[in-house]
Amino acid sequence: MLDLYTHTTPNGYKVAIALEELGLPYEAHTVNIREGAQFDPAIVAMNPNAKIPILHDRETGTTVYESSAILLYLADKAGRLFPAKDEATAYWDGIQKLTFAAASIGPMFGQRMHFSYLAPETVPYGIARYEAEGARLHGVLDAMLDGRDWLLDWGYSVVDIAVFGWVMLADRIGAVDGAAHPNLRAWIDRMVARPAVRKGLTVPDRVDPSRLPPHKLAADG
Ligand SMILES: N[C@@H](CCC(=O)N[C@@H](CS)C(=O)NCC(=O)O)C(=O)O
Repeated sequence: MLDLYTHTTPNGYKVAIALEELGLPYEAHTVNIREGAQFDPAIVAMNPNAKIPILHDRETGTTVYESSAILLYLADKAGRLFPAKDEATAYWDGIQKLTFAAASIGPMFGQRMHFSYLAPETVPYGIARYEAEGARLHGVLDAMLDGRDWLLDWGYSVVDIAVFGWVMLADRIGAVDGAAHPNLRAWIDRMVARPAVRKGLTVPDRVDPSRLPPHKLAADG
């Protein structure tokens, strides 16, 4: 049995989707980060960075934080959704793109959400910078998906799940331009067609973008 500590956020949904895809038994525990529950000493004892998601494996006693590390842990446990190390080309393609998801997609898309929706003040430079970087990254993903269904030639993997966590939120706020990035649009539709993806997006609850504050524009500053 696995324990998932999570909330209604892109990084949390990634892990719920992977658990659903792999059919591993788990219990989801809501950590309400909007009320500061991530600073509870019990959470900080599992993740010194005080953030969700966190996974605990009752079978092995292992606790893992950082969504990319958790996705690799789950793929390794199930022996699915990531290339084996002896498939060196595919394995390293997976590692580099999972790192790209963690280091480039997550931080930049996260800052875009912050400056364009959540910041208590309108900061035109921050809005313009992260909306431009987000759109540029949509183009990078579109190019990666040119001629292939999934981000790895190897096939559907936790890399798709890692990237989808943030892209699905970008899509829900209308940031994805399907005419400019048709490969990305088609990949989003392929992801959403998977029952496990749709199920994972309900754990712990479904995010409702209509409850976000209004979209701030750089010109508003
Ligand atoms: N790099 C981390 C990022 C984790 C993260 O930023 N989690 C957010 C929710 S998506 C969080 O817990 N935020 C609470 C806070 O910043 O206080 C990962 O991929 O797991």
